Amino acid sequence: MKSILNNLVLGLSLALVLPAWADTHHPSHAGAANHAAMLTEGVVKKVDKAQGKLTLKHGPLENLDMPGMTMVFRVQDASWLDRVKPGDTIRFLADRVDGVFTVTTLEVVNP
Ligand SMILES: [Cu+2]
Repeated sequence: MKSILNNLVLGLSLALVLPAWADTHHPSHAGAANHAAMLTEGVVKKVDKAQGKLTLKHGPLENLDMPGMTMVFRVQDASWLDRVKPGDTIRFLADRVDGVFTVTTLEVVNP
């Protein structure tokens, strides 16, 4: 009976410790507020209004299973391109829309 209890306690503490461990090893989560846990931080490298595209240096995108890198995204709402400029830090959500990596949520971090 006692060993069952010990296993239970061990299992519980592992369940608590592992996510925390994973978190500290994710640069995108460092400093990111919990309320924005799903958003990834990125830095705007280029704004292409003609093409409706944004070049971002982004942190890991868990939902796309993508490590941090610099790449081009389409934006879901072209008006977002008026809100950002190269050098801006943003928080965003990206998804594959019709096979194209697309920013579906965008939050400008700097004023
Ligand atoms: Cu990428």
